[in-house]
Amino acid sequence: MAYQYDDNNIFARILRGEIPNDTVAENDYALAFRDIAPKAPTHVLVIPKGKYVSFDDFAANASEAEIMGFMRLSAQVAKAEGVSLEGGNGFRAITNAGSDGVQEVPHFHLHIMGGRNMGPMLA
Ligand code: IU
Repeated sequence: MAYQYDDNNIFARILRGEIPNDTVAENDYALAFRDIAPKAPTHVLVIPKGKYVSFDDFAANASEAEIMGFMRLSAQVAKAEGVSLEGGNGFRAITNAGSDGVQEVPHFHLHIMGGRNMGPMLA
């Protein structure tokens, strides 16, 4: 069965410009913006512009250009935020998928969090 994408999820509405967001970077394939409820000094969400429900949907079905665009924008964000390993102290990049992953918004997104020691992964 195909992944069921909800066109009215909040990130779809952000991508359509219906809801404002605090954009930090963008390219043809992906958008990065600040999480509305940051859990770390740097907490940026990177989302593909295409309609993908989750990491597994994106990884299985996105084009190489979409995946490259997404990954490169993620790296660019980490660097611009000063958390990359090129001059920074590092970061955590995670994605939640589905109910067991406790995914709240059903549009694939990568959390990039840093600016402090992130502690044990499940803390
Ligand atoms: P999750 O991985 O789907 O559980 O994370 C959703 C994130 O989206 C969470 O960190 C929220 O704070 C964030 N978020 C947001 O940045 N803007 C919004 O309008 C909404 C959620 I709703």
